[in-house]
Amino acid sequence: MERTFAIIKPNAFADGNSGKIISRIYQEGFTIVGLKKLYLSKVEAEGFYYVHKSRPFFGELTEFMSSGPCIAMVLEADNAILKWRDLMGATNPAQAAEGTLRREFGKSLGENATHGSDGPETAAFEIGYFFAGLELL
Ligand code: 3AN
Repeated sequence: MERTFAIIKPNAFADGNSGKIISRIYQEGFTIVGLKKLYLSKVEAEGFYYVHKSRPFFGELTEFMSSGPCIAMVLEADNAILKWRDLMGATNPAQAAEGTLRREFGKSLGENATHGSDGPETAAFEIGYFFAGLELL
């Protein structure tokens, strides 16, 4: 079993799509080990995305991620990291395959509905950034 970190981003939350996304998560066989609603500050979003701090879209990304509530989750499954990235689809919703979450609920490269860790080290950092061990029993 593997764990990954996921976010239902502010656009999907504001559009009322959190329930549909969580429903898909169950359908695809993940266990939701942790879940919380958050309204990130700019500084908190910058800390989360620090690996992207030199990218040109860093300001836009952290503005958007702190623009409204989101839902942070820890998902567990065999091969959870890859499985969740497959369910999300490509970063750009316009290029995401039919049936993926970003295709269905994403609006643009930035407002792409969901986030998922891209590897085991990232998952460990991201889970620890948002959840204490006692919240993941
Ligand atoms: P992924 O989230 O699929 O791993 P990355 O690592 O390329 O994608 O991008 C990190 C985050 O930055 C994504 N959540 C995406 O929404 C955002 N992003 C990537 N490129 C752009 C861009 N050109 N403009 C705005 N946001 C972007």
